[in-house]
Amino acid sequence: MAVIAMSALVAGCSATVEKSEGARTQRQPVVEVKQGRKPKVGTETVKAKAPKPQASKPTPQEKLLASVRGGSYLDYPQAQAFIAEMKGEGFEEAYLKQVLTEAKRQTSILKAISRPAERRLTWGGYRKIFIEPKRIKQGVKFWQENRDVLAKAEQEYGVPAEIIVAIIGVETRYGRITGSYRVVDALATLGFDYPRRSKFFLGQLKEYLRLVREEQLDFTSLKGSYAGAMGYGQFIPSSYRNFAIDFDKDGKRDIWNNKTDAIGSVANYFAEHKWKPGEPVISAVSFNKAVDESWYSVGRKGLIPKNTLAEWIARGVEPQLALSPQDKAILMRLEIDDDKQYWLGLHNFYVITRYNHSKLYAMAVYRLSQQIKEAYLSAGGQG
Ligand SMILES: [Ca+2]
Repeated sequence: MAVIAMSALVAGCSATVEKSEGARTQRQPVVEVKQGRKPKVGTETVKAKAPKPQASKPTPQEKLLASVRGGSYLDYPQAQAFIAEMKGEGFEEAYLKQVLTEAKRQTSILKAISRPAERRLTWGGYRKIFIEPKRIKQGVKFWQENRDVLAKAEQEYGVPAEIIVAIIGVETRYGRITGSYRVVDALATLGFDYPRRSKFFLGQLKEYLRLVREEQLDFTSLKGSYAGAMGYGQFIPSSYRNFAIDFDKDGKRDIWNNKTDAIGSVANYFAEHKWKPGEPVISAVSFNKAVDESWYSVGRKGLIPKNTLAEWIARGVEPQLALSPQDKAILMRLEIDDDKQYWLGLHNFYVITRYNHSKLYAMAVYRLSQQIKEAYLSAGGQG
């Protein structure tokens, strides 16, 4: 996915893997960037100071790299439990040993994932990466070339074509950047050599072996992001197993090479995460009372809509859209340069964050989807 390009652009991308727990999510080399929470002093924005490197203290990256045991993953203490569990599912011991011997440590992944967030993008910085003329143009072309499949996916799953197109655009620029790490290397490296997320990534390595067995593939053959996300939509193995579909009914579900399956699988992912057809995603807001700082959505837990519109309205928040008083929403403040935007994020906004647990990600996908749709329609496409 945009992962590799992204990691160069976004210093804090490791946060994604740290924090995401979602279905396909973990891949997340797609940039998860924390929102800037900069203290304001007068009109001056005070930049958070990065901790000064101290000669005596190793950085988190140095610590992590120093903790690497080295040698074959087969010799790691966790290997025996791994083999025992998978043998219980009918995998041959010789095959499992081959996997753990063949899996190669990728130090570049460990470096990337432990890089301290030195820089955090605001919405203003983030949107420039994803919402730009080239990606919009590529999105329109992808829509035109896959018009019938997107229409069928929208009809069957209730997920708008422009959302599917935007997701595949943000993830991989329509299949152009799907990741260059062998999935077995990425998942073993993070599973065995990255203690903080070991359980999660060893779990994904197990899912990966189940996946290649089910799909009758060679475990060395698949490539993906540094977190093991694969194909047009960047599904991690558990998401692949749970949500990928054979949309062209040729007997294989293939989101690596088959655009039809990829489109259907993204639609299915959203449907399974309860996308509500025809409902709005966000609403701009104004305020008729002072806003309490604690009302703004913060972090992963803050993505879950808990307050109803009736409650927001009682607090003085006035949505631009006419919404049902029972609808639930989160309140967001996004920074663009010195300006700020205020939004309510509704249920379908939350559903987009199930793909990647980030407000900025969901906002980028949604705004990109609207711009692609506008360009597609003005180019004569049928919505
Ligand atoms: Ca297929």
